[in-house]
Amino acid sequence: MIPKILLIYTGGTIGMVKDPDTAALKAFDFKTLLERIPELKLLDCDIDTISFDDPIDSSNMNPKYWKQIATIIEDNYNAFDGFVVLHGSDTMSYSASALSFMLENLAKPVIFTGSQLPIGDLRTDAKENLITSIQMASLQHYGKPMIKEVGLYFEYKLYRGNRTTKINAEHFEAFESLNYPHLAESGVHLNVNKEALFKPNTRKKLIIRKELDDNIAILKLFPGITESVLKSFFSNPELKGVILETYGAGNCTTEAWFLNMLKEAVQKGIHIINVTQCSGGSVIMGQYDTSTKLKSIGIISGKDITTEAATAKLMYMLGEKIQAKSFKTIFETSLRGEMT
Ligand code: ASN
Repeated sequence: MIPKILLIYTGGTIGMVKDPDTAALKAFDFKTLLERIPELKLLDCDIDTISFDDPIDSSNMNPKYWKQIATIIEDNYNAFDGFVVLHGSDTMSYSASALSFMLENLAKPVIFTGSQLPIGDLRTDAKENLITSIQMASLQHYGKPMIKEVGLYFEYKLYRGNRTTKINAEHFEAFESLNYPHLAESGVHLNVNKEALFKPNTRKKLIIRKELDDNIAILKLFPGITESVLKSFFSNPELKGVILETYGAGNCTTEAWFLNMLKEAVQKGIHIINVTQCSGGSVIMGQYDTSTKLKSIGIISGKDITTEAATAKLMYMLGEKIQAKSFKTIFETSLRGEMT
């Protein structure tokens, strides 16, 4: 039996056209996009399509749309062997991370892809990205999907979605996964790195986790950050979690006002996650004197997680109402292969 793939169109450059009045790129309808890729009919799989009513630039992405994508996958899970999500590249790493947490016990491929140039452009990267994503989602082993996780395919490489970051707004090679090997590469052959693939417990049923709590913020440290600005930041009564982007291996200023403010926030019940500003490498609290205190005041280590995956994981865990006493232990545990 040939694999059945569902193509989910959310928007992004891949389907955009130039507005004749402003010359800015804006989302276009899905039918026109499909007409521009007659090659899809040549693929060795059955393709069905579904589109957001109003496709978006992914800068407008938010948890409501993530729920919409999760619901589409839930409603069609048994009828399809794999899913390809067409998505703008700007926030694709956040969405791929979010869906990885929302789809618990996923046993089929969900591949995010998009492009840097619209599909109608002569030099477009959209066709290769789309065609190979569908082929990746169609890969089978003894009649079962080979990839059983949320991936992101871009410019000849398949990555684990929750390990990626958009690193370039110009190059076709727009993504990288600096702390985890590529899942597959596309050359003359599709080479799958089987060792690196996520191995879920396939006896467990898919559970869709749709409750996400977005009362969180990302705080990037910089030399010169002031007490008064941070005071107003932490005084927000809605704030439940903070991704603290620190320097290097998880280091920060040791000024007393700063550490006291973090300590008070933790005591108020705000979960603070230490994530490095570096693109690669890991937080190791206690390696330097400038991170030892963070450990003792109950800051959670994000280890080598990306900011994108940490954001999604925090929203997911708050949405699941994980109890305060186990929050740190669970956050520091890899749930979907998002940390080492
Ligand atoms: N602004 C676009 C988006 O994220 C960028 C792209 O898709 N290349 O929707």
